[in-house]
Parts: sequence; structure tokens; C-alpha cells
Amino acid sequence: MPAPDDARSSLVKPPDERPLRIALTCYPTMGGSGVIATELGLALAERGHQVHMVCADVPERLRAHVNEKKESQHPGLLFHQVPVEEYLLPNMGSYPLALAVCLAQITREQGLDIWHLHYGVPHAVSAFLGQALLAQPTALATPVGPPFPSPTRPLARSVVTLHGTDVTGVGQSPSLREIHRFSLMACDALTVPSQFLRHAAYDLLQLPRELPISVIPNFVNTKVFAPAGPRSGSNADARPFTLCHASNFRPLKRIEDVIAIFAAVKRQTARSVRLLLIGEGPERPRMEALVTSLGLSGDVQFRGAQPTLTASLHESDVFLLPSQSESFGLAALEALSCGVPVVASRVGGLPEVIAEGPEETGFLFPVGDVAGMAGGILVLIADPQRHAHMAQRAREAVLARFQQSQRIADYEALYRRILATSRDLSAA
Ligand code: GMT
Repeated sequence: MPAPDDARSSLVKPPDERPLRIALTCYPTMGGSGVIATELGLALAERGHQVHMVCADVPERLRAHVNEKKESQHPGLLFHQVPVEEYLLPNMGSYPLALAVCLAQITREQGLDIWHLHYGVPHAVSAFLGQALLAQPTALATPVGPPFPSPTRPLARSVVTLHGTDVTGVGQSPSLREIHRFSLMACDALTVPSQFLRHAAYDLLQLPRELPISVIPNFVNTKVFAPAGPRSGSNADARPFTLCHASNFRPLKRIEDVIAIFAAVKRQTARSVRLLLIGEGPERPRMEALVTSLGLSGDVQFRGAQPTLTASLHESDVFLLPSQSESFGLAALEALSCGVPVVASRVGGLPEVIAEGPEETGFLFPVGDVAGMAGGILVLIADPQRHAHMAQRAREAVLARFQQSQRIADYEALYRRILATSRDLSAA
């Protein structure tokens, strides 16, 4: 169980500035948790740490940094593919077990300091199993790194970042909640991207209040996600007012609402409008059929999955995120960073990302309020000055609160803090 903050500080040793050896694990799909883990890995490697990305496949945002053999070309970062042998356990998921073995093996070979696992299920259980494997003297272990004499054999410390449905969904799953709670309490530190998710983790997973959960907000690379240059010349007014949505097309994203909002805006404005839909997922075929049935095919573009959103954001005037639930809303942050105001649901962690009131960077409405969201967009179409101010404030707010460098420093400090605390090695 992670040490409480005050107990932890009494155990802190002098600061240790040596580069760390860090394993990062995430799902390789387009989701925000994979994006954050990958950007964190790249940034930590750039700061001189040795980073091992340990995943079932190359995460989307790492693709630009690996060759055709899936070998990382990024200095300081290695990619390890977890060998998932589904043919042995069809549909039963050998991934959590194979990941545990991979983490233990890499730790024996490389002397890892930290395992940072993104998304709690099943990664926290894999970490628990991996730690147990490491603690056993095993005939299979042939350390090639520094010797690990018992009883001070270094067990890598585990950090789990909870991202969203690993709290809000799993918290309501009787079959998963107990083992999830147990494995989270066994790790060395827990983090979440928003205050909302911190409260939800205590409430829904029934984690003890004395268990520290650090809020480290998600971040964005503000150099990559930057506003497009000023729109000028004769083309500026020719372009339709453009709405954009990007997600993994799951039902909780409420893409049906995105399309209904767009249809309502189109009905109520003389301005030409269009909608860009970015991403892939289970809802896509149904949404394509809906767009066709509403006669909107000429105005709606399905652009599929894209490694980065910037090109589409640079063509956009408003980003739409009317989700049912959202612990943070990383795609909204990327839009704000490009100076694109966001219209979204007032739900979960979104109010921590999108500002309302005098410093507004977007508009928030209750979940399902299609008319309200369409009305917000119509206000911005009718008032270009308000839109321009909002776009400017969006960028400023991101620069002030969500810079990547601040958050990398937060994670580094957390790693060093848990490495500086003594650990009960009785199990080793
Ligand atoms: O939790 C999920 O359903 C998936 C997860 C992901 O991998 O993208 O999304 C969550 O994590 C993101 C990164 O921290 C957040 O931006 C999303 O808001 C969050 N999704 C939900 O809470 C539904």
C-alpha cells in the first residue's frame, strides 16, 4: 500500500539525480491513456532517463519512432512487445500474465527502478504478479545486470495512473472491483488526471481515504498542438464554419449527439457549415448510416484514425465533446491548445479542463442537451469577436496550466519520492 504523505516525507533520503530506468505500459490503441503514456515516455527519454515501453503492440503515437521491425529509433527509449499468445488461451487473455513476466524479465536484465502502468485494468494485477515473480529466487532468472543480493534485491516500484473507465466502469463491476482494489492498494503510488477521478476512485473503488492518490493533470505538447497561422486573404471567409469531433467512437462519446448538434446548427444558420469526424471504433458504421439517412453526407467527413489531430484542428472553429462521461477529455485539451474553443458536456473532469465564465474557453451543457450545445455554436458563429477572444484564451489557459514540461517534472518527482522511501522487503 502506498505510504501516506507524512510517513513518506519522514523517510525521504537526499535527492538522487541519477537517470532512472523506467518501464511504461499502456494499451496501444488511440485512447488518451496511450497518448499520455507515450508522450511521457518520449519526454522522459529526452530528459536522459532510460525508458522501456512495454506494450502488446506499438502505441499509436510511437509509430513515427519505430522501424518496420518495431525497433525504437528514439534515443533512450526501447520498445518491448509483450508476446500475447492468444492461441493458447483463446479469448481468455494471456496478456496480463505475459506482461507480468515481461516486466519481471526486463527488471532482472536492466535493473529497472519504476514500472509506470497506464490504465488500471489489468495492469495493476500484472504489476502485482510481476513483483511477486521478482521476489522469488527463480531458476529462470539469470541476471546480466548488476547483482541483486538478497534481501536487498531491488524490486522496481510500481506507479499506476488511473484514467477513466478503470474507475467509473470497473467500480460498478462486481466481478472486477475486488481484485482491482486489491492490486491498486499493493502498488507504490497512484495517480489520476483530475480531481473528479480522485473522488470517484475513493467512492466507487472504495479505496481507503488514507491511501494517497496524486492528481497530475494530463498535458499537451504545446509546440505540436499550436494554433494555425492567422486566416487571411480571400479564402478566410470562403471556408465553412467547421465543427470537429475526435474519439474512439464508443457509445459513451455520444456521437449521435454530435451529429444531431451539427444538424441543428445547419438548420439555423445561413453560414455554410461542415463537420469533421476523426477516429475509428464500434459506433462508426452506425454513425455513417445515420449521416446518410439525415441527408448530411455532403457536409460530414469521416476522416478515420489519424496519428495526430493537428491538421484537422487547424481547419476547425469549434471542437465538440458531448460525452456521457469523461475523466479529463484529452482531445478537448489538444483542441484548446490549438486555439479551438470547445463545446462539451458538463461532466466528470471536463470542467477542470474547459473554463466557463469571464475567462471562458468554451461552453458546457448538461449531457444530452443537443439544443443548448447547438445554441452555443450559433452564438459563436454570430459573434466572431467572442469566438476570437475565446480562441485566444483557450491557448493562454493551456500554456498556463497544462504544459508538458510541468507534468513531466511532477512524474519525475513522484518516482524519486517513492524510490527514496524504504520498502518492506520481508517478501523478498
Ligand atoms: O477510460 C477510458 O474509457 C479510456 C481512456 C483512454 O484510454 O483514453 O480514457 C480516459 O483517459 C483519458 C486520458 O487520461 C481521458 O482524457 C478520458 O477522459 C478518459 N475517458 C473517460 O473517462 C471515459
